[in-house]
Amino acid sequence: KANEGAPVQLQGEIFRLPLPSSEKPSEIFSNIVHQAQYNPHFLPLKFDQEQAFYATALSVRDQLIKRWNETYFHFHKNDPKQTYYLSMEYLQGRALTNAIGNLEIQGAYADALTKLGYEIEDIADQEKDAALGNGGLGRLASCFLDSIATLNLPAWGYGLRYRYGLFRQRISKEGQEELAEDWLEKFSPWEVVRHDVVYSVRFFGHVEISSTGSRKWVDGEIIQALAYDVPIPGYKTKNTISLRLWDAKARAEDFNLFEFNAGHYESASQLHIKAQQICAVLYPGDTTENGKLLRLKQQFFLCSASLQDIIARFKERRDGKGTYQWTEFPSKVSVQLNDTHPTLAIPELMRLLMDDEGLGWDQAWDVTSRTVSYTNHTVLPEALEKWSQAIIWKLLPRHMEIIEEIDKRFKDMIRATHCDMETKIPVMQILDESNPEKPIVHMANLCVVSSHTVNGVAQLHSDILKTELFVDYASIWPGKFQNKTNGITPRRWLRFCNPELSSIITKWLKSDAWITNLDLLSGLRQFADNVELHAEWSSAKMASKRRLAQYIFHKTGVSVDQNSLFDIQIKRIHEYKRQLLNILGAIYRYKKLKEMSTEERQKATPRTIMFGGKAFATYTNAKRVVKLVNDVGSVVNNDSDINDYLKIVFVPNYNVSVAEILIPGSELSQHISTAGMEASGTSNMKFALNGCLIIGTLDGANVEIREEIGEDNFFLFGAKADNVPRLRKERENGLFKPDARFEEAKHFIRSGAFGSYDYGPLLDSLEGNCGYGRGDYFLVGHDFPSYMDAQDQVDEAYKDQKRWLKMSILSTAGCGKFSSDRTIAQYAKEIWGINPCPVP
Ligand code: T68
Repeated sequence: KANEGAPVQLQGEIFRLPLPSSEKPSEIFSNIVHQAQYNPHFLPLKFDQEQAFYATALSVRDQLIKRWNETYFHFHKNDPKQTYYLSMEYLQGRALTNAIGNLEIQGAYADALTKLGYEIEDIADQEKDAALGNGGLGRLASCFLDSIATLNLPAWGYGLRYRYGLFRQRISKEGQEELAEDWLEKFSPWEVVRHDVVYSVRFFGHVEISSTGSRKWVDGEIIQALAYDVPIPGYKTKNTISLRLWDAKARAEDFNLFEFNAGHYESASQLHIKAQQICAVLYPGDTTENGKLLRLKQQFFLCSASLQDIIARFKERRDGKGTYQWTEFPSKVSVQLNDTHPTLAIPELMRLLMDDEGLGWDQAWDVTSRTVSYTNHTVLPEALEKWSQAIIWKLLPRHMEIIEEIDKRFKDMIRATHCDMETKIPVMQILDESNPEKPIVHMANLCVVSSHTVNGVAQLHSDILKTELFVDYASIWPGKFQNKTNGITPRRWLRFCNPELSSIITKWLKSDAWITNLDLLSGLRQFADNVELHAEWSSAKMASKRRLAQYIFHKTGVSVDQNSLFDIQIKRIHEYKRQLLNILGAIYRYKKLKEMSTEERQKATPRTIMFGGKAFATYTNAKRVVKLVNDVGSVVNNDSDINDYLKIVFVPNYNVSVAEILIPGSELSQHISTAGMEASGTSNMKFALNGCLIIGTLDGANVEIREEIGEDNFFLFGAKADNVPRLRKERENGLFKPDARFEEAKHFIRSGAFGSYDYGPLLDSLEGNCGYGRGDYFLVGHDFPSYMDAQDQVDEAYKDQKRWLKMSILSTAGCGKFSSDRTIAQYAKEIWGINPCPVP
């Protein structure tokens, strides 16, 4: 029956209760009104935009919960092998447009809201971003959930419900300021608390050995993990999966009423305070010992709660108690570690199997290592997690014992079966005692040793893993290493954020099947020279540029020329991503424009260069870059001589919903990391998909994007990854001769052209033997001349709009490979071994 509700089990019988239809505007209208009247969060007589958003969201949520229950019930009944994606980060962004888009009820909701006096876009704009992640890694996890649901795969996400997600960035005269962002301030309409899903998670304590020699972790402090489920709908399918986020709570019995009544308020609620800290913030600063301990607590909290939940579900689906075989576990469960942040899942699964379930080491190891797989997202040495053994002994004594044993058995195996590798043990071992003062655990090594599969996130990156970072492991286990080139969801990143371009694509391809089969975009190639398509394509781009220009004016007060080339670099601010290269190029452009005669200037291609991104609060050089971009912008944007030719804008507080405005309006985007350092990048895919051309290095997924869209449609520059070590050596040996343009740009900053702030330390990092590593570690100076040449080619190409439009169409046409549907289908088949389980 079309209007059947979700199944409910009452006294052993399944009931289906009718639910209001989601398609009829009249019913949606009354449902929204109903939500506004009965939800306790607002006064009844008020129905402003904000309240309209919450009421609308709650009405959509009912539809999601219905589907979520159906999906859970269906998986439960069919008992397929299920994957659990463990990630410390999810960058979900807003959910309303995405949910009604995936459910294909935009029209009905728009109509209902019109009747209530609102535009659906304004209502969607009320939503705060869920920013439980830092950047690419967290956003990838969110794109993956969208694809998992869309492909009807039995898989779930697990994460933490941080109270304060990624900070809000404010730009002041001082540069970047960080402010706490309370996304749960009012409440989140998308989560459902599950008071029946609670697990105990232990910290500290000690290991007790029984008379039979079995070991048990006891005492310490116990915090409760409480589940909050966020339903994730697939596109054009009933399947709706769950993102289960854990919150930390102390028990009522841990509140010492006696102490409280004696006036000792803090000691009375100590454990409650500690519990609150666990999920208080995303990535707490970890320069202090306290900060490190808290981050480790967070990681373990996610791992322990998730694994207890996974095991409980495994048992429940084996038809009650006692009938399950642990050897079956890896054929029913797969656990994917999103980088090393959830590595503790490995010793925790070992502990649960041995100490709670009574398995021996060999059996527990067999189960664990056939269950867990690991994705690496970086080769930067400082980003590879190393934990002090002392802190793990303190917080997780039983886990440290297990890690020691894994390490010992690994080394025994090498000595017994690969004696030629003996000399490699110091770099391969998990425990590193080379500094006896501070022995450490290499989390990536623990992951590689314990996982059945290790993957990189773009071909070049996966090759580097196999031939450099993990080369010795690859010689023992060549079959363990795979590549899974990242992808992005075409729903959020084209269909919903760029409806104008989407309709044009659908019209020319005569079908919207590309939304779930992105390879079909290649059908646009045959129209790449078609003048009618050019006209439509260009008018869609203009509309998006107009919207972006309005946004920029609203947020920064800078008015930009809508006919100028919109050039964008948005990503976390990091030296390896080289925003500094971009701004130095912009400074050089400004200086040259200043020096030109009016006639000469009139031949220049007008540009608006936009930057966006957040710098980690304690990353000084990254914050200096933010300050420099803003200072340069203030000078350039107020210089009436060149205002018609150049604007430089720093878009504050870059996040997912800001990206959804910037990307459709982009014409050129910069992906200019030092080759070999950006594992993949994913915004490069989003830009190219929206018909934006790329200026970039041969790094990460740029390599594959260029292959797919054709090298004529990509502005390439810079050193290749293979040459980077040699170039660094040459620099060290004083063999590097800087380009005159590079020197001129730096000199211009030093001359004080952009104010009195001391940019000395930042510029020094580009020279001599100072800064990160040894002198210009990121090769900004080496790549500057080829970067400027590539920028000249961009200016020339833009003057020929016909050529530009053709390149733009071919960019979109070549993006089929970069759908996260393709990535997830590969994970499902080649790593997880799971199959679709569509709800009928
Ligand atoms: C990114 N990594 C890669 N890390 O830099 C990017 N790190 O190339 C890639 O496309 C993306 O992952 C997806 O694979 C990150 O975003 C983090 O955010 C991070 C967070 C905490 C600790 C370390």
